[in-house]
Parts: sequence; C-alpha cells; structure tokens
Amino acid sequence: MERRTGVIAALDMNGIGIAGGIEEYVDAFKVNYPVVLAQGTSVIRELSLYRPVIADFKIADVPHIATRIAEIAFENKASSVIAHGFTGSDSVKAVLDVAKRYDGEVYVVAELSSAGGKEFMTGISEKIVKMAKKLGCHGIIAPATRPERIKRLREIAGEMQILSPGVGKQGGDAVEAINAGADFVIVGRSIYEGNAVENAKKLAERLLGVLR
Ligand code: BMP
Repeated sequence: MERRTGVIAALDMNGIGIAGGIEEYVDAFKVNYPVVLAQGTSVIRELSLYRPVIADFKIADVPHIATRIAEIAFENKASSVIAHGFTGSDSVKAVLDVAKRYDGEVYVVAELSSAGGKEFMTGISEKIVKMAKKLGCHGIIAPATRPERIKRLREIAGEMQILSPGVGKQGGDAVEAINAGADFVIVGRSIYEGNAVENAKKLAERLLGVLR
C-alpha cells in the first residue's frame, strides 16, 4: 500500500458518514464487520471512490469459505483484505490466490492489540509472520499497544508492511508504533469520536516528522 501520511482510518461504526473530509489525511479506509453488516457491502464501493479500502473481515475459515469471503470483498472494490494467520497456510493461501486475481493485497493478523492477544497469539505470532512472508503476503497486523512486539516482528517481516492498530483509546501511541517499525497506524475512535477531520489532520501532521 502506498504511504503518504501513514494513517489508516478505521471506520468501524459509520462508513460514509465519517469518511467525508478526512480522505486527504489518510492513506486508506478500513471497514470492519459492524459497518458492513449494518450498511452493506456497498459501503466498500462508495469509500473506494476516495481512498483504497481495506476489508477487515479477519478471514478465519476453511479455504473454500475463505476464498468466497475474499472474492466478495474484492468484487466490491476492496483493495486489500485482512485474514487471520492462525488458520494455517492453506486458508491464507486461498485468500492470497483471490487477491492475485484482483491485483489486491493481503494483510495477516500476527497478534491482536488487546490484552487477550497475549494469551495465545504472542506465542505463535512469529511463526504466523514467517508463514505470511513465505506465502508472499503484503503485510501483517501488529499491536501498537506492545511496541516491543512490533520491533521483534519487524525483524521477521523484512520488507512486508506492518499495519498497527491499538493507538489512542487502547493505550498505544502512533509515533512509538512507527518508531518501533510500523509503516502505518490504524486508528478508529481517536479519529471518529469528536471532530474527525481535525483529529485525522493532527495525527497526520504528527506523523510527518517520523515517517522514514
Ligand atoms: P480503535 O482505534 O477505536 O481502538 O479501533 C481499532 C481498530 O483496529 C478496530 O477496527 C479494530 O477492529 C482493529 N484492530 C485492533 O484494534 N486490534 C488488532 O489487533 C487488530 C485490528 O484489526
């Protein structure tokens, strides 16, 4: 994904309602189940007119179902999808095969930013990143709440991009995440709660100085 500001806006509650005006400060929009289940897949198409859209369906199913989920995302003009990696390589490869047909990208969750992410996922995330790299995925999702994990996972990820959620409300800091090795931060509530345009602008300006 092309980087300008390093900010990915997570439009979790209201797709189109929030997007207006923030597009110049973000590199992509990320949509998630709450917004797609409530507003329909057309929200992906509409947002894609302004910025690339990451369909965050955290795909975690057997390969033929993973394939179909990815197809629906790309058919609706997503530029990339997020898949889980704990499913194993067959499901991730199925998603990647679909992405290739659409010239799209696949990002794989290494470990969740929430406290529960440490219970199981920290223990397997390095293996997940190795698998994602071997398969030729475009990037991984690593937690801004634990910059030391971003640093460690960066050593394994090599050239893959790191997208890092958990900034703001979850306790992580955008600059710390970038300095630890993330390429982008994924930010939801700290943008869309309050004045979204002002919040996105401030964040983009803050990151300007630290993007490598
Ligand atoms: P917020 O900035 O409001 O905490 O939202 C974070 C966003 O990033 C949500 O869309 C959530 O699904 C996503 N996310 C996360 O918080 N942690 C992860 O490990 C992976 C995610 O995709």
